[in-house]
Amino acid sequence: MSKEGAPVLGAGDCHDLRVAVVAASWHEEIMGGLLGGAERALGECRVEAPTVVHVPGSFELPVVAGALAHQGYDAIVALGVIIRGGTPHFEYVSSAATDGLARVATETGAAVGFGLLTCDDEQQARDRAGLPGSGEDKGYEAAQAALATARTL
Ligand code: DLZ
Repeated sequence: MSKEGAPVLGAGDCHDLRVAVVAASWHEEIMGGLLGGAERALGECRVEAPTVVHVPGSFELPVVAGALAHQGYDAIVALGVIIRGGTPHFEYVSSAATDGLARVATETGAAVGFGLLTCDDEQQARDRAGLPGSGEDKGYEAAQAALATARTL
């Protein structure tokens, strides 16, 4: 699935790459959509049985992504859903996760796919999660991006 405006960079056959998915656990149903999309994209590129690591929340994505990068994974797909609440917590968790994942990529040289939804409400997240009726599939896109990036490294 590709959305207008999103690049379609075929990564080709990636069965030789070591690929991991790190997934936060908040907002379980929406996360199921993101995970399904990521696994579909990996399967299309012949990545068999990727390592999947579940973490408590999105704040924990960077430390585990970093550990996986140090273990030699070529591509890491980070998935999470953060929905704005009534306090500034949203900003702190979103920026810690986003900055942390960017740092993992630049400091380790691993290809990190950014599949973190930061949304004002649950409907925005559902619309982007590759669920039935969703217009977008950010899990799929993040996995494609991670593989395409790994191919350039
Ligand atoms: C605490 C918290 C809150 C309020 N909201 C979310 C969220 O929407 N999505 C998410 O992935 N995680 C959330 N968390 C949990 C934090 O990411 C983290 O797991 C906890 O603060 C414990 O470190």
